[in-house]
Amino acid sequence: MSSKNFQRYTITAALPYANGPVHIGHLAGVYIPADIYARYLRANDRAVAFVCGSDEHGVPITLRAKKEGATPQQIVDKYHGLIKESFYQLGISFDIYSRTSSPVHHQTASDFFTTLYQKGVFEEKTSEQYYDQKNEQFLADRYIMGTCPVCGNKDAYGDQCESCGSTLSPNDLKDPRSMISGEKPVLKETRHWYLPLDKYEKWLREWILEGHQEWKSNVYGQCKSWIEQGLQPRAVTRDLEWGVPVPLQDAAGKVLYVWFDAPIGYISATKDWAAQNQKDWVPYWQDKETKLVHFIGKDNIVFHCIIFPTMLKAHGGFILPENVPANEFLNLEGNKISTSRNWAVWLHEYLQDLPGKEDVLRFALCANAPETKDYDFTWKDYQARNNNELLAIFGNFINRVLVLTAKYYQGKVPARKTLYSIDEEVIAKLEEFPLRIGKAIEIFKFRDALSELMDLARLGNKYLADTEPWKLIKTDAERVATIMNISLQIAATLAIVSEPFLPFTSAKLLLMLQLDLLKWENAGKISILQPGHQLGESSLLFEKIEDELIEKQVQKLMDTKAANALENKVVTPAKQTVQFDDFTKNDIRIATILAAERVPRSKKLLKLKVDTGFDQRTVVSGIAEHFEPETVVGRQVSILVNLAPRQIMGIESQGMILMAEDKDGSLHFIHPPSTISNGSAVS
Ligand code: B3M
Ligand code: ZN
Repeated sequence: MSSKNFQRYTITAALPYANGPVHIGHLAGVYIPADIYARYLRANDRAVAFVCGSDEHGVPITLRAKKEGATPQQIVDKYHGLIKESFYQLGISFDIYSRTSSPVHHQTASDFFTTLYQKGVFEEKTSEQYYDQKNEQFLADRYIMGTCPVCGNKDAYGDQCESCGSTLSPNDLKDPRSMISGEKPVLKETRHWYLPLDKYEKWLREWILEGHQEWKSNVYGQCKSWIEQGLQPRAVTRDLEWGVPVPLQDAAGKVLYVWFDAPIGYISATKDWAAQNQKDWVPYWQDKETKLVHFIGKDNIVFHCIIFPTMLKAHGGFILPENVPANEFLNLEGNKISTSRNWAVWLHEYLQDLPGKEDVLRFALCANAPETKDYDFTWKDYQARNNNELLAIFGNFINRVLVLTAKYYQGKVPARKTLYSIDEEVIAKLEEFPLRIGKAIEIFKFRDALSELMDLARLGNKYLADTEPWKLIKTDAERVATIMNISLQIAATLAIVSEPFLPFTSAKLLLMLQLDLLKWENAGKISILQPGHQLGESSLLFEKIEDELIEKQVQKLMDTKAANALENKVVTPAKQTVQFDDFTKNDIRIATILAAERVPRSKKLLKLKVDTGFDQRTVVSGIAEHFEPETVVGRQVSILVNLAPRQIMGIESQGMILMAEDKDGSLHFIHPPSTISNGSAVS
């Protein structure tokens, strides 16, 4: 591990696909950790380029465009703006949020490809690829569906079966069909350019497996298994219209593979930022004194640790990532977050539903970040983090210090007098906190860093509780002045060291303290606030989150689940074929329910008395969870009258009421549109 003390950092955050909004999983996995890291480094006077942008090419975009009947450009324009704005509102402090459909990116990616091509890095190969003759286009993996050879799922994609999770290639599918025309595609020859990862295997072993054993175990482990299973040449071009055109003469209709162009997006974003800020981008990507760190989710490890570094190495002149602290995944209320099933807390909706609570979300997601294993976000935990930690510990300490200072000293910082041993202990501990928080951030342990921040607030609360200045004010004013002075210094350090995590809270606290955001080196000092310094108006940093606010959010998810159930419930296929004679054995009649009551000790059963037109009989029916007894009396229903009687919960049931079950599980009587005679035969 390089213990080098870098002065310049290039920090990248995975470029979100501009085919939909971002959700809390993205924030916890990538963007909040990256923002904490960037803010901390700026507070330590490092030169930082914190870059991100929309990933606007690739099949996810074109599939979304097809689904919405729009062009890919319309799709990315819609979502690029939404994503950029919502990151900004959450305080994710990118130096630039660029986009890969920009001219600067197209130029940068094309030039990068041309350099590799001219250096003879690529292997050119022709292969057979599925081609949709009706639309005269080659089909990317996701555009092909067919029967999974592993589990028989008829709707497996060309690259993956979502039913059994198998990774597939289009040629594995049985009965392949084009998702565009629905027709059977044909295999047609096509030429592509391949990055020969196999030729860089030795170098990757040295660079990663020997040189970066300090990387997080989830990252190092995935790299190790990729390298040890043997690296293969990887196509870096595709037969698609939407993307960065392959900058070669005979490559019409071909574009750079999205995972070739997207990481180059970090470089083009840096160029974009440098141009807009009269800076030079070159040192941020080509100076060994720069530390490059990629923040990503675990599904992007191979692209950022194997493929992109190989591209950079092959190109030459570029620095390589010092670290790639990929996080695991965040789950939501016990289920995997799913864009397609809308099982997510979308950032833009959170900001609309819970205005002013940006730091509460940042706090909850950092405290629960999936740093080493998947983690589960629950609204209950979110509420607890706010009420029991932010409000009860951080906010409570600040409020007490400012209220007492206003009450005893008209908001002016009192001078310290004689120090007691408890004061000296607190002062010594205070000085430690910025070091401990900083160390944890520097090794990407943001949860630990946040917990240290909260321990600092706990130190303040304990100091006040142990010294009880409110009891001494009448008898020992000098003592109280010392206690309040030290408490205010703790508050000032909290304002500085909370900024990377809780930028909105830090800003409010700095205003109350009438303090500018000082550099990290000032934190922990005992004289940040000088005697006589006039504080500003104090207000509550946090408010209690009540149950109904949470219940509303949980209900929103439950409604989604119900909608999914409705949408996803497949209509069961027809049962086994029966002969006509079999059917005619059933005697189904129209009847009227005369009386209905619940069956004791059963949640599901109603005991019905029905008039079949030729007799009155008792039928037990499993509809009690769907209908109140009084609501079914008088209804005409369809009943199978020649079903052999059955004993159900001690009641002889003579027949069966026919019910239709909808996709959402609701039950419906089968009855004529208007009242007809009981006993009418159904055939
Ligand atoms: N667009 C996002 C993802 O795979 C992908 C990251 C690109 S970073 C260069 O979720
Ligand atoms: Zn399968």
